[in-house]
Formats: sequence, C-alpha cells, structure tokens
Amino acid sequence: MTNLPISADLIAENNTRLLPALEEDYHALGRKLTRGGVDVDAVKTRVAGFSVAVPSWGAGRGGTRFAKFPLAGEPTNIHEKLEDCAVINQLSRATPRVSPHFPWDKVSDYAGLRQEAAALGLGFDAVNSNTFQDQPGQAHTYATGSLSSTDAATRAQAVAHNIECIEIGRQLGSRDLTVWVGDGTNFPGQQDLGRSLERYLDAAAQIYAALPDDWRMLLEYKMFEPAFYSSVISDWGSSILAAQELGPKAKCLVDLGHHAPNVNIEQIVARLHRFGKLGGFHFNDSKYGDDDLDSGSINPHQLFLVFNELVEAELAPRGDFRPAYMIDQSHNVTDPIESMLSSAEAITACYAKAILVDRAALHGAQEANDTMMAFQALRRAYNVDVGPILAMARYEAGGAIDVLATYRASQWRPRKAQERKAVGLGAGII
Ligand code: AOS
Ligand code: ZN
Ligand code: ZN
Repeated sequence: MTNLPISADLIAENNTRLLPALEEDYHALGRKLTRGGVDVDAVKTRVAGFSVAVPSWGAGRGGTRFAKFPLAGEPTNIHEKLEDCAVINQLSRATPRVSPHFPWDKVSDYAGLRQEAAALGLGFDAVNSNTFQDQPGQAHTYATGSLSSTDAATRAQAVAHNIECIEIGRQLGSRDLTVWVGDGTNFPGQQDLGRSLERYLDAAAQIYAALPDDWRMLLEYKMFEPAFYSSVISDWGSSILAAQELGPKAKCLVDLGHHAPNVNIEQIVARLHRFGKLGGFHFNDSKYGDDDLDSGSINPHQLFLVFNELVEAELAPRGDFRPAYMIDQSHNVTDPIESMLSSAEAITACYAKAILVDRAALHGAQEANDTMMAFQALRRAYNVDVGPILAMARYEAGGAIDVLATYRASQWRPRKAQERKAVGLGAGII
C-alpha cells in the first residue's frame, strides 16, 4: 500500500484549474504534429514510459569547497531523503527510482528500507560505492588512492566495500553497481601512470567477479577532480578499455560534467553504443567543469543532441541496451526538490524532442550528403515546445500539470523546516 507525501486533493485542485488551457495547447500541438505525420498520443505514450533516477544525495543541499549553506527542512538521513524523492516522483511521475550511496545511506535493515521506499511509490536504482572519502573507523586511508592504491590492504578494503555495496543492492532490488573513484595524482611523477591503471584493473576484476548474473558494473570516468594532474579513469577511452577487459557485464557511465569543455559528448555516446558499452548516464549541466548545475540550464541543445543519439541507440539496440539514467546534480542555491522537478522536466523534454526528429528525413539527408536538410531535421524537432505533451503525460499518470506551482502550494519545505531537525552540514555533496 502506498502512502504518498503530497495531498491528492491539492494536486487535483491545481490540475482542475490548469486542465482547460492544457487541453487546448495539447490539441493545438497535436494538430500541428499531425500535419507532419506525427501522432501526438504516440509520442505522449513514449514520454510516459521514460524515467530517470534521482540520487539520494541530491535531496540535500550541495556546496562548493568554499562553503555550504544548509536549507531549513532539508533531509538529514535516508528516510527523509526518500520522503523528498517521493515528492519529486509524485508530482513529476518521471523519477520512480532512487540511486543510493554507501556508506552515506547505511541502515541496519535493508529489507525494511525497500518496503519503506515501496510504500512511497519508489524503487532503487544503481548502488553507488564510495572509496573517495575516508569513513570513521576505517582501517586504511584512501588519501593516495583506493582501487589503484599502491598498498594491497587498501585495495582489498576498497574491493570489500564494493562487494558489500552489491550485497546491499541485492536486498534493495538494484541491478547495477556504479563505481566512481577519485584515484589519481596531483604531481607529475607522483605515481607510475601505467602501474596505477594495472592495479585498478586487478581490483576492479575482483569486484566484477562478485557481480550476480543479471547485474552490471558501471565505470564512471572523470577527467579531473579531486586529482588535478592525472586521474586513473579519466576519460571514455579508459572506461571502455577497462570495461572491455573486465567483461560483458562491465559498461561505461557518462556523466555530462566529466569532460573537457566543448567535448562532443553526443559523439562519445554514439561510440560507446557502437561497442555495446553504453551503460548509464549522469545528467547535469556545466559551464566550466564538473559544476553539477541543473540539467538543461546552460546548454539544453547539447542535452537534446545527446538524446538524439540515445533515440538512435534505442532504434538500433546492441546487446541488452538498458541505460541507467540518473540526475547527478549539486543544488547549492535552490531547494533540491525544485531543482530535480525542473531537471526531470528538462531531461524528459529533450527525450520528447529527440522522438520528434523525422528519422527518415534525417537519414535520407545524411545519405544524400544534404547538410542543410539533415541539420533542419534536428532543428525542427528542437524548436517544438513539447511542454503540453509532458504535462498531459504527467496529468494522466496522476502527477501535477504544473509541478513547481503545486510543490510550492503544498508548503512541503516550510512544513519540514518545522518537523525536521537542523541539518548541520547537511546531506548533499560538497
Ligand atoms: C563525481 O564527480 C561523480 O559525478 C559521482 O557520480 C557522484 O557525483 C558522486 O558519487 C557523489 O558524490
Ligand atoms: Zn556522476
Ligand atoms: Zn561528477
């Protein structure tokens, strides 16, 4: 039995007010799309089937290395984080799974946690391990590396933690382990660049060996930070080479903020898919580095082009193509619930626009080397305001037509500010 956090009456009240205008806009868009041979209801059905996971840590306020400004009423533990994630899903109907992070989300009863999530209408997505921070009472420090450490006992500890994450994930109903390591160096000569990768591969193989048959290990790459001279898994090349060496259950994970500025990420997506190694995505946006800004807030066109490749991949799947989509953002100056509502909408909108691309026209123009018409096939779809399709899909699924207005009307955060204990440094990432 589900027990959703926002009053169904409040959602209904808001929707009743907004429905006449939405119906008008939806039908007007439907008529326009029909002229191009597109059935708006069919697009809506595909949009309704799309979902993206939210990260448990994203429910808390993020920060920078300079400061973190907690928000009154933000969650301080996994139970409160789940409640907030349930609000996001109840209103958006697009985020039914939470991606947990260990040991941050550690509890004594994982079967109980799974039930608690289910009662809130949520399941669990990829489990994230953490060997980029030391934990209280930990025997060996990760100060100079984890899976690639020169110290065998440190590597063994990092491997054991990842295997524990798999075990926890099994109890939660997850099927993916995401591994991101901060391992790397700050000085030329600090470590042997070849041997550190060798040690990483050896440790990663031990984790891989512990994966259940239907699980995948997602290797997240990142160019720099926390290491500023070299990172062990710095780019998609390192990630795919490692994934190929580990085996078929190892895949690559693309975080949009983990590349050098202006890198053609959509091309990376196409490359990874070509080799059956596209495993997952962390959505965010960036201006300078791994800024973890809200999806689509800086470069929505890039997000659309990424989805254009993902739709191409859907049409020509290789192996078990089931990308794990997750929002990975740091909400430093907004209410995290509002940011994730807005981001889920931005991400889904880009998926909808990519569906609208006239594939026959695009492929025909590509074959004929008609550059302008190929570009126009993308441009036409990008220019469509798909808002009414998303809103109608949400409405029909029981969500809110206007997610932010309904959230604000619910007074969720002010109420939680009264009920929840003060956060200290809070639950978000720094
Ligand atoms: C780090 O930069 C990566 O994006 C991780 O995916 C994630 O943000 C981290 O595991 C949470 O701290
Ligand atoms: Zn990430
Ligand atoms: Zn990141």
